[in-house]
Amino acid sequence: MQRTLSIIKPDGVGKKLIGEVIKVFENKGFRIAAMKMKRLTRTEAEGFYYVHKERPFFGELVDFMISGPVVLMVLEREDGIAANREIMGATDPAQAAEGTIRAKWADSKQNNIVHGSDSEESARFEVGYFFSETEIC
Ligand code: IDP
Ligand code: MG
Repeated sequence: MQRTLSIIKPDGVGKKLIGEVIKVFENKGFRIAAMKMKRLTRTEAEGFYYVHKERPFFGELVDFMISGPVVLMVLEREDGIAANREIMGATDPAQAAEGTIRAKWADSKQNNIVHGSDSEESARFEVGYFFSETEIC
């Protein structure tokens, strides 16, 4: 079993897609091991996306991520990190494969409904960034 961090971003919450997104993950064999909803602080969002701090879109990305509440989830499945990335689809919804979350619901490269860890190293960092071990069921 492999853990990965999933976030339903402010656009997904605003579009009332929480249930739809969770249903996709559950139908694809994921177990939700932890979940919470919160509005991120600027500091939290900046720390979470520190790998992108030099990218030109960093400021706008942080503004977007704190524009409303998010749903944070630890998902668990065999090969969970890659499976989640496949189910999400490419960053840019125009490039995302048909049937993926981003192809179905994302509006733009920035407003793309979900986040998913992209490697074992980032999954470890990202799960630990938002959840203590006692919060993971
Ligand atoms: P990912 O979410 O598919 O892993 P990353 O390249 O890690 O994509 O970028 C993190 C997030 O930053 C994206 O999900 C998206 O919200 C935003 N982003 C990435 N590239 C761009 C861009 O070129 N313009 C605006 N926002 C972007
Ligand atoms: Mg990424």
